[in-house]
Amino acid sequence: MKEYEVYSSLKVPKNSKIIVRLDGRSFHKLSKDLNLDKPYDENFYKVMANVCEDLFKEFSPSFVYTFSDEISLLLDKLPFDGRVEKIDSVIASFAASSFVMHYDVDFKKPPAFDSRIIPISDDDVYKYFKWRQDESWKNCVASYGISFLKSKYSNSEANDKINGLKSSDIHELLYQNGINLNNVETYKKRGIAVYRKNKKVVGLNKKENRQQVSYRSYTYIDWEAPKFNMEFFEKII
Ligand SMILES: Nc1nc2c(ncn2[C@@H]2O[C@H](COP(=O)(O)OP(=O)(O)OP(=O)(O)O)[C@@H](O)[C@H]2O)c(=O)[nH]1
Ligand SMILES: [Mg+2]
Repeated sequence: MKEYEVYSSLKVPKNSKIIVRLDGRSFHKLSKDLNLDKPYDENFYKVMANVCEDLFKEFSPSFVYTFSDEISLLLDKLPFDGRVEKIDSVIASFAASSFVMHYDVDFKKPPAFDSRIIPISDDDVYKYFKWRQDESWKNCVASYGISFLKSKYSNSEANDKINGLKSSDIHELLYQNGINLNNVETYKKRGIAVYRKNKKVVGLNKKENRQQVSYRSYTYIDWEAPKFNMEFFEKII
């Protein structure tokens, strides 16, 4: 019967880095069920950051990035010998379990994430994450825009109005009404990144009776992520 498992031998190209991107399934509905704050729910973002940290510790990616209901992991070393079915299913289900473990609520339905694999060259890593961060910014403008319009108009009028506006128009409309997006928290504009950082540790070298400096790496959850560019990723990967 093994021969029916026709996808099990599908593998990621050898020696390729990959990005695994997870996206919450029907999180629009989940956000209603959980009555999440609009446009941003800080607790939801804390939970997503915790999920990223769990993924970081379990699968040793070199970088994890989240905004809204999506998470991207950059993996240098291929887990599960590069087997596509294993990577997608295990990482997505691990994330869903972690999400539930960090949430202290009764869910109406079991949350799930979809998962896709993107083989990527070193040169394109920063372009990928810049692309997702640009989406985070667009999402920020649109989310604040629709929340503002819904406070003034009916839901359908607000939806019609936002569809006719460019991102720069929404930004201007918000600004004219006292909402300056430049002043909102960084994570709402740029998302949250998880990566390794080094900390300086000063210890005593007892043998030589002198202070000794060493560096220890630790998992860092960056709520103040910079704008992604090549230099940032050269330091990380
Ligand atoms: N209220 C609230 N909703 C959020 C927040 N972050 C994400 N969401 C919701 O998550 C959705 C994510 O968008 P999508 O992934 O396109 O929508 P989806 O319903 O998950 O649909 P699929 O991914 O196709 O299954 C948004 O439309 C929001 O409804 C938040 O901070 N607050
Ligand atoms: Mg989704």
